[in-house]
Amino acid sequence: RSDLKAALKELIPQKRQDMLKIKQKCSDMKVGDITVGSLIGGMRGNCSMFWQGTSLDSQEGIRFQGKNIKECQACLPSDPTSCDPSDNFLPESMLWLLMTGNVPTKQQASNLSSELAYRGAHLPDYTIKIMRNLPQDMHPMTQLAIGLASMNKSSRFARKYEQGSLGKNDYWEYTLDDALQVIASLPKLTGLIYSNIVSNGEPLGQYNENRDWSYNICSLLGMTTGDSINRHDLTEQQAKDFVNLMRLYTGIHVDHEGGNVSAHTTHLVGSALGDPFLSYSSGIMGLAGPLHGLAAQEVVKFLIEMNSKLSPEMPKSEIEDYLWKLLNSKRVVPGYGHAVLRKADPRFTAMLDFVKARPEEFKTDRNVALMQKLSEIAPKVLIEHGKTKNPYPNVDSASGILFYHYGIKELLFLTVIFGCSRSMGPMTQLVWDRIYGLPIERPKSLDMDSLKALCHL
Ligand code: CMX
Repeated sequence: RSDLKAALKELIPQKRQDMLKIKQKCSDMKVGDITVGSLIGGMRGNCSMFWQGTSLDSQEGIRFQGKNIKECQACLPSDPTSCDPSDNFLPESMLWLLMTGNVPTKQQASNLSSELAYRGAHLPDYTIKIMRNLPQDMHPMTQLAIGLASMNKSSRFARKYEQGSLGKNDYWEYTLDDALQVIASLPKLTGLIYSNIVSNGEPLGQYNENRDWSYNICSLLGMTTGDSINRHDLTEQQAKDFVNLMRLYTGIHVDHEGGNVSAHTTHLVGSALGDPFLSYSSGIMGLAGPLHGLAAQEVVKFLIEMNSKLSPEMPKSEIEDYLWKLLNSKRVVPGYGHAVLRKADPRFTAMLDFVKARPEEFKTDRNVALMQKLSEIAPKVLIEHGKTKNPYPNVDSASGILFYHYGIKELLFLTVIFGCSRSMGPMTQLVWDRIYGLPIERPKSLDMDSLKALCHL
């Protein structure tokens, strides 16, 4: 077992005291004004949630416990078995940072990685049986939500709560156990879903208890050279790069503060004391929406379609014309814009840096080339079009096409990989919700008559 629980135990008294002080002294302090516009406009700009691990700055992008992506890349431990300095940090290191607010030592990151690998080695029999019986053409995110929800049967929190023997102060310990189990189980669930889709349920790779969480995802997708069938005949270097892409992608998609659909849903369901399996299963349903997690697949389709219509040299004028036709037909440019961000998404920049560090690998990939060209051309067109508040690329404009490059061509499946990563932020928050004893979420709503009266209509 890792020492994460022990590290949290040390932090909890002070954090609880801080929260109590805030509650006692500042509960009446105003945070902002709620307008009718926000009430009927997706609550944009309402500051009405507490979220501990990350915060999104409209200009700078995401910060994980105050650290931006570059800072995380500089300080978070990477795979201890590799001496390649270009390796991305382990998502497990990020999980430690999110949970505790502190950068883990190499040993702490490695222990947490081992704990997850151990916990993830065996899914319950009934879950495996359910997953194997799901139709091959069932939406991969539905499969994932079903798999996670089925594991509620083994929830330690739910069992203890039902027995009536659990004091409120101890909720968090059982929630933490379940939360780690959710995260640890995702590589195997992902592998089952992918093999269900592409190989009639035949396993594509092996789960290795001595390897890290991202490596196991890659292996179970059949994308490593050692432990899997290596579906696409990747070279050693390509397979290593793919694992690093997985670590990068899953390391920076862990959280995007609390108001996005998947995080907020997990928090909302958890606030009714749903266990982590049910809470995150609900979050996964939210992530499946086309304006949220599914956007990456829209971008891949868009790039492929656009490429089929452009001349081989991809002249700027043709790209501009294509975009204008799209906008004039009242469609959006996928992969551009954001509800909060007002600059290029630093997660996009991190994915682009991955490409730039491997010029040989990507030099003949027209989709990746178009993705890069678009990032220079589309913002100008969108600014001239004048509608979107953020004309710059978001992370989805790069992520899907990179997985596609290495051979993950089943587009609906891409969001499952997103779902692996996104577990870490909302699961962290659920643990802290229980540490602080936060109540059930229950905002007040207004009906049409009240709204009209308010607006003097
Ligand atoms: N292309 C064309 N028009 C766009 C646009 C885009 N990429 N992004 C926004 N707009 C338009 C909106 O449709 C809206 O038009 P109307 O006033 O006619 O309805 C107007 O610009 C203002 O929208 P906004 O306030 O800038 O954006 P929202 O907060 O409403 O929506 C988002 C944000 C992401 C849903 C939107 O930008 C979009 O649909 N982008 C394309 C899909 C996409 O890339 N999604 C990935 C999101 C990434 C994430 O969630 O992390």
